Amino acid sequence: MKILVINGPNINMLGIREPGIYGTQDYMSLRKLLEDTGNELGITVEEFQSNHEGDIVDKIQHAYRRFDGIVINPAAYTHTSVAILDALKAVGIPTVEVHISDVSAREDFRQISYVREYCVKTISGLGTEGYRQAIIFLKDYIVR
Ligand code: CA2
Repeated sequence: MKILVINGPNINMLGIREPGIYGTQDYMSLRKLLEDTGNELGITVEEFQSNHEGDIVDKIQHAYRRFDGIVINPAAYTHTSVAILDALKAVGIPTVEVHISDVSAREDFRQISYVREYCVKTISGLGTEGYRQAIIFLKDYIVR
């Protein structure tokens, strides 16, 4: 089983500022958590981060017939990108949406998520642990 984890803009800056919102874990420890989770569950977990919407669309398209599941934190593109939603619909791969912070308790402009209508689950506000939960959920969802 192969799961692709996609992180959107500024996720590579985690741990540098706003620890009250995003926690103290940096991007490298997130990558380590993903690797450890893959090893623990005996599955392949690949991580991709980009600050560019088109690169994220390209990566989703490239995942077609190569990955069994996607975990995506589109970051700011969550609230703006129909292109990422359309790419997920186009490839038809089961996807879980993850947010590090509790977006439901934040600004009005963060209340819209374009990808949510496609995703089989949304996990928000659990910090980087949310990615681990998403991978565990997807593994079970895919084999069912
Ligand atoms: O809570 C999340 O995971 C978000 O997807 C993170 C995005 C934000 O735009 C979404 O509304 C919610 C931001 C990514 C990280 O941004 C940073 C900001 C300051 C310092 C470090 C990272």
